[in-house]
Parts: sequence; structure tokens; C-alpha cells
Amino acid sequence: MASKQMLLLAVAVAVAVAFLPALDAATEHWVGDDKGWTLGFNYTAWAQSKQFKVGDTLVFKYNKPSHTVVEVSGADFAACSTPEAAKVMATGRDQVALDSPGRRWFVCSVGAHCLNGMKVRIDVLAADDNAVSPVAPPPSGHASNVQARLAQAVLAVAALLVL
Ligand SMILES: *[C@@H]1O[C@H](CO)[C@@H](O)[C@H](O)[C@H]1NC(C)=O
Ligand SMILES: [Cu+2]
Repeated sequence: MASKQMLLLAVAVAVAVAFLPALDAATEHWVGDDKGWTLGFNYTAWAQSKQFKVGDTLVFKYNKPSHTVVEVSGADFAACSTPEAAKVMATGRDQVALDSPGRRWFVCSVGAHCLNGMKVRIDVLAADDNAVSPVAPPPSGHASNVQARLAQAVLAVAALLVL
């Protein structure tokens, strides 16, 4: 009789499925994917195709002397200007932790690279936003989310037992 094992397996599967989306691991985003941080790439379109959340990391990869990464204000982003005091990252593999929700702007400070498209705006979502759409009603609190998932798991197990 394997029924007890089957039941345990069913419970394990149901719980795992119910909790999978909640485990939503932090993502390391390679800016520009395999193209990296370079000229001739549309970072606006790139950023629109991604979802950034608190806990994720940006990695700007490029040939070291050719480019830089500078975090700027929205106004400087729009104007492609970099303030004297701005911190210039230039290692060729610059990592930026997305540690709080909100909008951030990055440009390359070399020559006219920013004007030629080496600029990217990143909208960082709160970590527990399952934000498929940012205009969705505010998600319920984490605790009630867990309760809902537990209820799902119990229902799934019950359904399996009935079958
Ligand atoms: C980059 O992509 C965005 C979004 O798809 C688009 O609006 C924009 O015109 C593109 N920019 C260039 C320079 O092609
Ligand atoms: Cu550049």
C-alpha cells in the first residue's frame, strides 16, 4: 500500500506549488543582456522588457576604458549632464544594488554616449509587489497572502484526496 506515501507526496507538491511564486528570488540584471553597456543599443526598450524589484542587482558590463556608469537625477538624465560631484563607476563590471523602491537613472559620462542612447531608467518595485501591472490594487499584506496560499494548498490536497 503506497497510499500514505502518495498522500505525503501530494501534500509536498501542493505546498510547493502554492509557495513557489512567493519565493521569487532576487535577480541579477545584466544591463543590455548579452550586449552589455554599449553604444547602439536601446536601453529604454530593454528596461521596459524587464521587471526590477527591491533586492535585485544591476550589472553594467563593458570594455573598461570605453564607458562609465554614473547615477544621476531625472533632470540630469533628461539633459544628459553629469554633475562634477557625481560618483563615476568605471570598473567595466559595475554592480548596483536596487535596495529601495522608486525610479533611478544611469548614464555613460564618456563623450556624447548618453546623447547617443547610453542611458537607462530603472523603475524598482517593492519586493512583495507581484506587479504584473503597477496600477493593480495594492496587494494584501504578506500575512494574508501566506494564509491565502495555505488555503490553496489545503484545497489542493483535499481535491487530490477526493480523486
Ligand atoms: C527605443 O525604444 C523605445 C521603446 O520601445 C522607443 O520609444 C524609442 O523610440 C526607441 N529609441 C530609439 C532611439 O530607437
Ligand atoms: Cu559610453
